[in-house]
Order: sequence, then C-alpha cells, then structure tokens
Amino acid sequence: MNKADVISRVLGDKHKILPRNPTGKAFAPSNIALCKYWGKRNQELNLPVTSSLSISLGNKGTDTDIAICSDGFDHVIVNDQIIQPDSTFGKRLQHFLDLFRAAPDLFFKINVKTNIPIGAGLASSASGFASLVQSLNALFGWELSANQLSILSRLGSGSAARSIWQGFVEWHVGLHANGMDSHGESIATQWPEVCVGLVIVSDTEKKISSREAMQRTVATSPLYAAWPAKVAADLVLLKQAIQQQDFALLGKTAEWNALAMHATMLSAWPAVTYALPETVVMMEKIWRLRAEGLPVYFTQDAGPNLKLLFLGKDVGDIKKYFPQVEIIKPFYPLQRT
Ligand code: 2P0
Repeated sequence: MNKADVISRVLGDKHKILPRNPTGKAFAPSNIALCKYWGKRNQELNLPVTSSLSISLGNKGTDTDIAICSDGFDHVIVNDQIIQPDSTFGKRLQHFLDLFRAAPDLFFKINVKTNIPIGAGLASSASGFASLVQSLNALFGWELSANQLSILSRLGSGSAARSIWQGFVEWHVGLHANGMDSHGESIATQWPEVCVGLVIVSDTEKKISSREAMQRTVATSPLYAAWPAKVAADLVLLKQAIQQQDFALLGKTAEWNALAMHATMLSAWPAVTYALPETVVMMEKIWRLRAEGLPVYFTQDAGPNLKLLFLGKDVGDIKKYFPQVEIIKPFYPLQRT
C-alpha cells in the first residue's frame, strides 16, 4: 500500500473530481508533543511505532492559500520567498501535490505564511502539511472529516496528523497496515492556565532531518527497545494529569519523555544530538529555578530550542528569567497577533 492507495481510499469517488472552487484557504496550528513520536513502522505512510500526545499552539502555525493555475507548473511561495522546484523542500511538496492532481494539466498556486521559524524543531512541517491538506479540501470541496484530514496530513509529515485540532491531541498508533486507524483525536479537556514558552537558541536549519534521525535511532540505538514501554506509561500519566489538571505531573512527564527520546538518539550510531551548548545551559537553569520553587518544565524536539511549560500565574517570573521568551496560551487560539 502506498500514499496514492491511501488517498484513493480516503477520497473514494471524489478522487478524480476537479476543484469545485477557484481558491481554498486554511490555517493549522503548530503542535508540541508532550509524549513524542519517534520511530516509524512504515516509512511510506508515516505510520508510527507508538501513539503520541501533543498540545497545539493556538495562533502559532501556518496559513495556506491555494488556487488553481494553468501555467504548466506549480508556484509555491513561503513567507514571500519563491520556492525553487528543484530544492529539497520544493521536491517534497511537488511529490505531495502530484498525489492530488485530478488532471495532468492541473497545477496550483500556493501562498504559505508561517509565523514560526521553519526547520528549527518547531514543527513547521506539521502545521504546513495540515494547513495544505485543509486548503486542498476547501479548494476541491471534498468535505472530509477531521479524521480523514488527519490521515492525509500524516502522509505529508507524521506530526501533521495532530495539527488538525487545537488543544490536547492524541495521535493513535493504529493497528491496520493501511493506517486508516492512525489519526489524531482531540482530547476535550480545556486547561486555560497552561502556557508554552518558546525560547529560541538558534533558528538555523537542522543538520539532520527528523526522518533520517528517527530511522537511524530505530536501526542502531540499543535503548530504542525500551522506548515503546516508556511511551505507553507516559500516555497514561499525561491523560491523568490533563484530566486532574495536575500540572506537576504534566510537566514532569513531558520533560522526562523528551529526555528519554533524546537519550535514544544519543545512543544511536553515529550519534544524533540536536542540543547546542546553550540548550544544556538552559536545561540547567530550568532545573535550578525548579529547585528554587518555580514550577517550570521543558520539552525539546528535533532542534536545539526548548519549549517551556508553566502556568499563567508564573508569567511574570518566566519573563524575568527568560527575557527572550515568546509566550503562547494554547487555549486562547483566537488572539491572532
Ligand atoms: C513529535 N517530532 O512528536 C516528534 C518529536 C520531532 C521530535 O514529529 O518524517 O517532521 O515528516 O513524519 O513529523 C518531527 O518529525 O517527521 C516530529 P516525518 P516529522 O513531534
């Protein structure tokens, strides 16, 4: 089963219809995993080894405008820059769009605006593919369900399966080889006090893609065997923390899960590390502040930047100790900046 088979299955009769509308637009939030997706059981379909759980970042994410075009090629603009079709990103996008060309002469004009640094471990591909799929849904008039949108987004980038919803989202591992049961699900609980702080250590492109790093970790790390059990335990704890609004449990579980994921990478060969010296200095600072009584925790993805987790009551202290922090209130998504 390949991506085209999955798309046929999701779209059914709608697969070859031409766009019903001249344009489509959609916004999707970025998301930060509190229990990480690290490792695939199917590379082609981005099917994960484990479930994962994230929090979406409200108004931080990607807007995509798409229109039909008959120039014989696609035009892609990201943050006012033309994407060259032969660049790595241009080719990746092209391959994805090819899956949705209902006629050989159907091309697209795509304008993408993202308000998060691209490629710095801030999940830009997640919000990018989730907004692209939703803009295609609007353009073609497919009227897909959220679960179907999540499945199609996953084909572009695994973590995009979670960016269809705001708030807490669980991406189910699924049992089927075709991945039809591997999609996100919104966790209804609202927790308005929870804040995420972005601390940018570096916004340069990462040296090694998540895709390659995951593959290398699964293939070579002796610690990877312990990862699925760690995830299973952490998912239980995170859901308990969310339900009981137990912030210490949420923060501890998320931080420990991130450190365990990075430990699997560090024990791969050749080792993978996304931390810079500044990343480690910041971890030490967070641990010191916590020992002094400030309930702040962190998580780290495939990049050197840390995302802080804290409560609204501590915003003043967080700004004092991390003057460069950008504060996001995930449960107030309508405050567009
Ligand atoms: C996550 N990350 O759960 C994990 C934690 C990074 C660290 O999902 O190959 O861009 O496109 O499926 O989704 C980043 O990897 O990888 C990621 P692909 P993706 O958020």
